[in-house]
Amino acid sequence: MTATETLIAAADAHSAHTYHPLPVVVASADGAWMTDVEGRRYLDLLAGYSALNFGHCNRRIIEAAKAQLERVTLTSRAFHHVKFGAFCEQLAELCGMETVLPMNTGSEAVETAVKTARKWGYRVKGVPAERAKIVVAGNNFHGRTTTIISFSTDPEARADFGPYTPGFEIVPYGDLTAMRSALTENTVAVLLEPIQGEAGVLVPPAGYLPAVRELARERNVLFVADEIQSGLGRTGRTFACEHEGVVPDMYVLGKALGGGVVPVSAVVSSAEVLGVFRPGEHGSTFGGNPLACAVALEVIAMLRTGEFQARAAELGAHLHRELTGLTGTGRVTAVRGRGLWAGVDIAPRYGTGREVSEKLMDRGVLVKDTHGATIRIAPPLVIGKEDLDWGLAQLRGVLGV
Ligand code: IF1
Repeated sequence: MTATETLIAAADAHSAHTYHPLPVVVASADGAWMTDVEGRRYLDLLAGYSALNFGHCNRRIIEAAKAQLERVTLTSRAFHHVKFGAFCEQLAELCGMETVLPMNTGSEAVETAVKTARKWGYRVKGVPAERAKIVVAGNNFHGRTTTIISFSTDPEARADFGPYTPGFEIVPYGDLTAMRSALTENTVAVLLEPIQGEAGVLVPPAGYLPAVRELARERNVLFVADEIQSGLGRTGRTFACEHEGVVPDMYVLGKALGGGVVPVSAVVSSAEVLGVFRPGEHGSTFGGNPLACAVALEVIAMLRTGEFQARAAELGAHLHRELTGLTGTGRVTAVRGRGLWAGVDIAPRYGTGREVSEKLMDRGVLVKDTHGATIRIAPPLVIGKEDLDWGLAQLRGVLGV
């Protein structure tokens, strides 16, 4: 057996099979490239579902992490630590908001957003106890906790995990009439991905986000933007909401905030909204720990220059021109997305998303399929144009164009 086969067999024998990974065993990575245990190199066009916006082993992030590892890595929130205030201040400033509640995973941040909206609803808006409603979109993906999958429309994500958490209303994504009808006096929040990632990189109709923003303002409802995957440079702006001039009441952040090194997530909002919490009402062992703050401060510093956003915008325009060109060949039926983020629907006669992913793997390119016919393209924002073009050439090769 090869090293790859041996290591995959061990993983298969001793782990729950919650994924169907491609048969590649990564041993090291740098920038936009990964190297497997056999020494083969792969161009990474998934970037950890946008957790690796700054590339694998980004030198600035690694140096910040190494420096902090030598000092103090965890204090719990029972005590202050030297990086915490700066992290909260600088993340709030990046978001144009006032207050930060740090967590670790994206799901934890979404759960925190749900708890925040409900508590704000009861303590500020005056919604009767236990009556708070949160409106979400069909085909959403916000994580995998039992409350979050309670408002999923994906049978795979929900099956056999009941009983489900009540208090959520599901409306079709992009449908303003449905959204208007769903808002009642007990609605405390609308929770939306500005671009739906898992659903296939779905960009909402122009004007939808601004209209939801206005509706939420009119009805005294919090507009909560889940920018865990769409945010932090991926679409060519700091936040995807910016493409339509929308500022939500609350950002939910994760993935790339941790620089691809440690899990860092956060809810960022106004002092009024996050002021609903009193000590002891929410928390996390690792939330806002020194190592997380040190890494996230480096991420914030890199985002503050705007260079990654500009790069994603410029190279993303090139990516979308090239991908859109494939729709004329009959191999690709649709291309969606913004910046360095695309969902590409493969014409069924040329294979499923999984089959195309496997053929791309054989050519040294790694992508992830989603929902059958779609492949997701989301390289680290540090990818070189030459490497991106090489990756696209491999896709054209697989599709025979
Ligand atoms: C998996 C994709 C799935 C997210 C948004 C919250 C979370 C995610 C918009 C939760 C996480 C990850 C989870 C991972 C694969 C990936 C994913 F959309 F990115 F492709 F699943 F749909 N909000 N997305 O995208 O963050 O708790 O994972 O840190 O679960 O398979 P998390």
